[in-house]
Amino acid sequence: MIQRFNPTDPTEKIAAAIVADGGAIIDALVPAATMDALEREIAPWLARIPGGTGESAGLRTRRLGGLVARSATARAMIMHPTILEIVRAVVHLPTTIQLHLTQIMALDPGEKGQPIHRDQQGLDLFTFPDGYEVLCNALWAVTDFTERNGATRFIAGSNHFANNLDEGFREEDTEPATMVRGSCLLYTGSVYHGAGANRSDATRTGMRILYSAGWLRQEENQFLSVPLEVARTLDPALLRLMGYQRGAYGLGYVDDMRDPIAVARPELAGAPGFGDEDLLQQQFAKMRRFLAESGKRD
Ligand SMILES: O=C(O)CCC(=O)C(=O)O
Ligand SMILES: [Fe+2]
Repeated sequence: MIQRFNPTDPTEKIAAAIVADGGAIIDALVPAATMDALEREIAPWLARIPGGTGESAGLRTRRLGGLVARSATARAMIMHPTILEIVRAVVHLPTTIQLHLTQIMALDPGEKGQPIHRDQQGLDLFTFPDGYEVLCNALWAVTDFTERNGATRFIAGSNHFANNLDEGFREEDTEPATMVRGSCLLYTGSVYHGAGANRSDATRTGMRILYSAGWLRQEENQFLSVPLEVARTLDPALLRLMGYQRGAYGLGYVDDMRDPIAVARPELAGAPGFGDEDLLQQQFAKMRRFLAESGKRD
């Protein structure tokens, strides 16, 4: 069973549940008024999307991205401190974490259930060792998520299933991640899940914010989705999360080994070259932890 938490519960406890089961719910993490604001901001963009993108992405699912550029409320939710703390604890020993994609998932009435899948299957089917998480989702309930309107179907503990498991899960193998609006389902790239079937007469709307280890290619290209004029106006912490930072010691530098944030905000740039002591120390600390952990396993 998927575990549920309150917004005031310690993030370590929530992260531990996610590591154990592949996901967990934080009930009512933001007030309904935040969701009202988000819905107002995305409505004109959503109205431009006629329907689903295709069979595999859902024929009656409207997917809207580019949320950093399009919604101030989405920006604030992407930076929610509770979520960021949990993601940093769940993703496997990253030097940095980054924004992997931002997507409104509007499931219109009559939508079929999405095939049950692992999000990390999108990484060219690379098989990660059990417990090596490179992705963590925050799926926000913009409307209520009910069993009838297509609440995400979830298999708690399936993050530990073998990589070669024959798929073909049915709805009965899953449980619905029901949520009141403002709640958030956090889940990793290794857990089996899928959007439910919408058997109601209203749209089920979720906002999926996916974070990843900083060394991975981002699914939604933030540099091309958010115009540079907009990027220049953003909170520097959000800008870094979008990829205006090195993803690990040397990943993503600009020309003469410059800090990528220099392109948007020259005054915030660190020294050029690989002399970024902070990142270097983080990477060494990660290596020490990794060696200590693998020592324990042998
Ligand atoms: O919207 C949902 O309930 C889940 C969507 C999902 O799993 C996906 O698009 O990968
Ligand atoms: Fe998914």
